[in-house]
Amino acid sequence: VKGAGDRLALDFVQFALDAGVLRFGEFKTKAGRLSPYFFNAGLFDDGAKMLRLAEFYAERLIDSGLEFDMLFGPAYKGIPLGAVLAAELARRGRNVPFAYNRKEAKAHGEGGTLVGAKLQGRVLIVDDVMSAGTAVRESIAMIRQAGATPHAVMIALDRQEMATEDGVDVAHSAVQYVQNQLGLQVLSIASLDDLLKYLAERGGGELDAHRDKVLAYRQRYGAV
Ligand code: OMP
Repeated sequence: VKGAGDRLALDFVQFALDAGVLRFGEFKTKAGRLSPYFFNAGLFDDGAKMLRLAEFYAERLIDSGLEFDMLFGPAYKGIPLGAVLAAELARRGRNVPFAYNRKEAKAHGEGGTLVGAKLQGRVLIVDDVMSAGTAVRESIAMIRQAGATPHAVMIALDRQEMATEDGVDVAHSAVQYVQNQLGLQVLSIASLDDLLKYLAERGGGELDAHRDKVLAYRQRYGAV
């Protein structure tokens, strides 16, 4: 696991803020928490941003030395992420199979919920954010169901929050749960610690107020 505040992570925080993907305000998370910040990957909304995003994912992935056989992008947000990462890896000389799912099974045509390459071998799940860990558990189940091995997870942002189990908050983060209980390695481009480090370094004016709120949120929901 990388330490907080490496150059790639801080550059990514800057990029996400510039793109309006990372914002401050009041947001309700999927786990029902009121968050002072939100990362909306849907706002990587043009070709240049997608290309830059793909470079960040590829850089972190290649630097990690992680071995894997194919990419899986879970619907919906993971689909373009997995696709651009697959394209970027191919551009860098590593062509790997890519698959994704649809949320509703198709009854006609090819049928089923899986699209793209057959799920097999060590699968790297590519997604946007991990908070309480619900989304990633669904992907893991899907990959197992297909007879492949959920091997690792790659996300843009690790919110480092308490995971929920059956709706109840637990002390460890979703990332810790996936790594320690499920045995999958998790790579993230940036984390909550990186965001806080960025805010502390830049400091001043509005950023200080945002930082106070994010710190209070971490106090309440942060994993230990
Ligand atoms: P968990 O399933 O609780 O880990 O939440 C992950 C999902 O929450 C992501 O895939 C998003 O759909 C959504 N999310 C964000 O996109 N950005 C955030 O900053 C926070 C969340 C969230 O709802 O927790």
